[in-house]
Amino acid sequence: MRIDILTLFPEMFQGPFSESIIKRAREKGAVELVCHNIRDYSTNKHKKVDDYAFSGGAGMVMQIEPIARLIEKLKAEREYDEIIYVTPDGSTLNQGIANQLSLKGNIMILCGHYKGVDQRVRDHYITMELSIGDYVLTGGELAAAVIADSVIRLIPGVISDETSALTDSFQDNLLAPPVYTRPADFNGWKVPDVLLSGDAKKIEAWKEEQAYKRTKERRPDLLG
Ligand code: 6GU
Repeated sequence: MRIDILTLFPEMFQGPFSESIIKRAREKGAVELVCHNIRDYSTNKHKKVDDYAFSGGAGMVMQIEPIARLIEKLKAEREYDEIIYVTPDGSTLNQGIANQLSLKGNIMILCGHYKGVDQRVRDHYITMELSIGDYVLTGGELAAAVIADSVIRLIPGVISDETSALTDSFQDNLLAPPVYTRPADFNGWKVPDVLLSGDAKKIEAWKEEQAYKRTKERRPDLLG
């Protein structure tokens, strides 16, 4: 899979994409992540990428020309399955959307800043608009990093234990059950006996019961 990120702040992606599972996924070639600086596609002599809104009011709007030039260049190089704009007024990301995106070949993610991008970019290039929740960030970069992370870990082979992604919270609209590791007794705080029993059927039943209990208590909305 290839993910192209279109941003005014490519440096913001250096950290999140250079550690741990995402770093290994890139090294293995499971995902190719390429960040593009929209400013490099400004033809203005001051490398200007934004201007005042025609409607007036506070805040700048990202102009269509540099974004269009970059998108057209990328589209001429390969086919894209999805061109995503990250914006607080998009659909809220969830595990189902991440699952669907993990099956795609090439996707672009456009990060907005200031008051966002000229509506014509959204009307003519964007195929999907995503938010990561009902709160406002300073820009789309952190949201794009969250989306990319949620997608990349689902690409086959990225998480070594194949079953691991399948037992995540949300995978069956259930939260994950509690987990424990050694020591079995920490100053009298004990791991539930059933987990030490070696009875695989009993353990599975306990996990299911705990997942259901946790979901009912914390996220009854998931149970429908
Ligand atoms: Cl995608 N962008 C911004 N600026 N804020 C957000 C968001 C996106 N999702 C939630 N808040």
